[in-house]
This record gives sequence, structure tokens and C-alpha cells, in this order.
Amino acid sequence: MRFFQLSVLLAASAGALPQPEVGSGIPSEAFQPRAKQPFTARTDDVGALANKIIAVIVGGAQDYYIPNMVQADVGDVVQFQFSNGNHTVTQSEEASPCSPLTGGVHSGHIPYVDNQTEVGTFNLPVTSTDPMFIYCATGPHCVEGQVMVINPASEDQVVNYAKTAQSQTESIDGTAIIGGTVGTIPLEAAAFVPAAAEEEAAPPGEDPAAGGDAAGGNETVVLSGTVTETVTVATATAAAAVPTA
Ligand SMILES: [Cu+2]
Repeated sequence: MRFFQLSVLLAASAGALPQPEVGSGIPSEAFQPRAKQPFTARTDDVGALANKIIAVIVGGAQDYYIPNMVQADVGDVVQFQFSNGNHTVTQSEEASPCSPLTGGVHSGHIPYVDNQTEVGTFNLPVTSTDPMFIYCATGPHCVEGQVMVINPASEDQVVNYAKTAQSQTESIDGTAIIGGTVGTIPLEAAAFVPAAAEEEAAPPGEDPAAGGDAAGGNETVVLSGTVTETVTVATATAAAAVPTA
């Protein structure tokens, strides 16, 4: 009886130990002809696996998005960085620029004023590779061409969207912030150099046709019908930019 128990114990112990196998400890790959596996740098594959932060500058010396088209993968984040002025990131339908898409992205109005050391941002996570049409809902910026497209099907699509925007008679503001996260980054980390302070950028008497709203003042513009323009700006220099006729 004791012998039987010992035998069972030994058998069980042996079964628990790693069993030797033919060729164990030697990677079978070592025997593959190396010539059939040439080394290649997989930069494209690595890039596809890494999520990216794609910077887009909003406003500045001119009221545009730079760049005005980006290609983004699902999982990427488009980080809008707000330069001089007061702008938004607002989503529209392709055929209706300057009008907010129901349920679409909206950043709210994010300003940048002279000598600000923090830059406002709107981080937009990309959840689809379908084209996404973006406009600025501040004043007349959209009808003046401040639009961009994420994942456009073609460059022509961006051009046509901008052209359609310029044919609109009004620009409609968004409402609640949706579709992204508002934040800040230090100016030194931003992808732009701010426009020069207003006093230096537009000496009195020079180029009155230049946009005067880059100073960050409030403005209300009615674009439909007879054009009326009410502009409230912080500096006399900017106020001088309002057309008088
Ligand atoms: Cu704008």
C-alpha cells in the first residue's frame, strides 16, 4: 500500500515538471535562412499605430485656419490653437457653411489678446475619417473664408466649401460647447508666433482696409440685406479700420 502511494506521488510529481522537448531552448527562427527576411524600416506601420496631435492655428494676423485641411486617423486629436482675435471651431454640413450642424462640434468663442502668455486650445478627438466641415462662427469670419476641412475627399472639396461659405449671406453662431475639450497651452509650446501688438501692427493712416477685429474686440455684424456693421473694438487704431462708406 505504501509502495502504491509512493508510485502515485512520483508519477504526479513527474507530470508537474517541464517535459523535455526536441529542440527546446533553441529558437526555431535561428534556422531560418536570413536572406529571406531582409531588414526593412517599418516607418509607415509605426506611424499608423501611433495617435497624433495635429495642430491647427486659428486666427492670428489673418482670420484663417492654418492649415485649412488636415488628414487625421481615428484616434488622432486635432488641436486647434487660438491666435489673435476671437474665433470658434464650429461644424457645419458641407452644403451649409456658416450654419451649425445639429449635434455638431462647437468650441465656443476663444480669444487671444496681445501679450497673452497662455494660448486657448480646443482638442477635437477624431472618431471618423469622414470629411468634417469646420467654420468660424465669429462675426463675418465664415463668409470671409475662415473655413477648413478635416479629412477632405479632395483638395477641390476644400476649395468648393470655402467658395460656398463666401456666398452665404449670414453666419450663425453655435451654442453649447460640444465635441471636444477646451484648454490652454503655454505660448512657447504653441505652433505660432502671435501677431505684433496692435499699436505696432497698424500705424495710423496705414491700410485702413485691413481687418480691424484682430485686436479681439467684440463685434456684431448683420450680413443679410443692406449691410450694416457695428464694431466695438478696444483701440482707436482698430476702430479706424471700419469702412466709412
Ligand atoms: Cu474667426
